[in-house]
Amino acid sequence: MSAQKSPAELKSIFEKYAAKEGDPNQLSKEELKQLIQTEFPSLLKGPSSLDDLFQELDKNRDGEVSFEEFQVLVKKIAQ
Ligand SMILES: [Ca+2]
Ligand SMILES: [Ca+2]
Repeated sequence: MSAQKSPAELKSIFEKYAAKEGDPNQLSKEELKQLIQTEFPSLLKGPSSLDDLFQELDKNRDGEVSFEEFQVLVKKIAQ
């Protein structure tokens, strides 16, 4: 499994990637892709594709993932 990360580390990872384009407090699909591919590549080895993961995380369907929505991913990582 991927290395364990503390909540503070996860927040700083989120902020680092969310700030790349558009709203600095939201992850676009491209930003999410970069975050997962770089930090958590093991998440893409299972049956779920990046598209599936993005759909799952973007609960309010606004096309971006907020830090609150990102918590679902944090729980997956912790499993
Ligand atoms: Ca962004
Ligand atoms: Ca959203």
